[in-house]
Amino acid sequence: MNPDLFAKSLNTFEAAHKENGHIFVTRPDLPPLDEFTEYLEKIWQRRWVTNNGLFHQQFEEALAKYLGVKYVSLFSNGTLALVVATQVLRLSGEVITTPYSFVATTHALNWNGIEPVFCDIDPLTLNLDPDKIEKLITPQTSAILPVHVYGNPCDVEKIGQIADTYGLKIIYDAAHAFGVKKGSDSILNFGDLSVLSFHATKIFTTMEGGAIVTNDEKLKKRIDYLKNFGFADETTVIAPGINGKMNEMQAALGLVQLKYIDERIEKRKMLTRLYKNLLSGVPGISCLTEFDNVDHNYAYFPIFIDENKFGHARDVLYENLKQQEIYARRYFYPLISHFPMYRGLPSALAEKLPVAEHMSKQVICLPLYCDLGEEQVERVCTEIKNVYENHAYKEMEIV
Ligand code: T4K
Repeated sequence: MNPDLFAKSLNTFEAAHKENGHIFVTRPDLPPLDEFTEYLEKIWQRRWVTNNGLFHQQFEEALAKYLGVKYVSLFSNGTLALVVATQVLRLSGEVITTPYSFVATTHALNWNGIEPVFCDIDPLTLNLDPDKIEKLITPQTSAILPVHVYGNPCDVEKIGQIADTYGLKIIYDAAHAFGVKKGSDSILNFGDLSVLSFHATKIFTTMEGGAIVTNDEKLKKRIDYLKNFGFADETTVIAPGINGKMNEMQAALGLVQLKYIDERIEKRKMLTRLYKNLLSGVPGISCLTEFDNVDHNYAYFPIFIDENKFGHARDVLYENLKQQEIYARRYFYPLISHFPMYRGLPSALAEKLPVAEHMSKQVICLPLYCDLGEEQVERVCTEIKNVYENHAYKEMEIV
């Protein structure tokens, strides 16, 4: 792009965002820049910018310690980590998964030539309903791929029992579940592998990035080969691997970010409480259940709109917020099972996924990130109340 044009569009972008008071669903939580530049200077001095550099090694170790897990393998993003996790366990045939997720969950199977088998979700947790898994198992089933949606833990005990009974592997898509604990144990310690995302929109970000977590040393070794083209040493290639490596800048950012994550989760918790208080009297709005034995990470703040009680459909609220420059998002609508590459599958039929269909039409994720001010949360809630109370708007719709 022409540099003048680029500068102009950048200014326009920044001005629009500042002056008009736009509120996005999320913003990356970044550390003070000078702390990051100290690390950058070291990268410049060392001239070692990728391929298992010093910061990469330090970040893997620090992350495993922080998360309370044995082994972490860093990746350039969460999607590649999911693709490699599927490869490393040699999955094939069919894998049972959820339609209520970001499309990357199912795409990872597709890239491995595996047929996703969609299973309905639990209305309370929005995660795979373990009571509906068994009837979907066939001789072709090799694994279960559940997602800890919004960081809410899956029923790991029941899913584990089913996998043990039928000899299936489990990969947890833990893209939303950074730092979540069930009891005193990290939620990442369940299943064969867990996959994290450090995308800009996640509570812990390295701009792009991801990781596979495992307690199995041999698996960790094979994952590391696979993410580096399959190289076991300078001249030995043990598998058709891929390039999924995290670079030194991402790893350096990760090291700095670790210092701030606890206070950020606290801030998110406070904002979540504020939202819940402010919205508690509004008919037709319900929030995600929090569980006593879980350390939640407050990654998202989804609300669910009961049209009959709220008086307007979810999309009326969504559009109205947008008009007020509040860019909430409908995670996860449409369901993955609605996308053209999946909708022809027998398991994608809407009547087989009634809970997922219902919830995806009700959900709207409200803005939540660390720099969000309390006054902005109040503004979002005021707008929601305005939509509820706005009868003129209602009449307009009927006409
Ligand atoms: N599994 C699950 C369950 C996932 O949710 C995801 C990713 C993955 C796997 C795959 O992991 P990665 O390969 O991404 O590591 C976003 C993210 O791109 C995606 O990472 C995320 N899930 C998904 C839930 O959300 P979009 O299309 O909604 O992103 P976008 O660009 O519209 O951003 C949302 C808002 O965030 C913007 O309106 C403004 C704000 N934003 C975004 C970016 C990129 C910023 O303020 N700054 C930024 O740099 O998908």
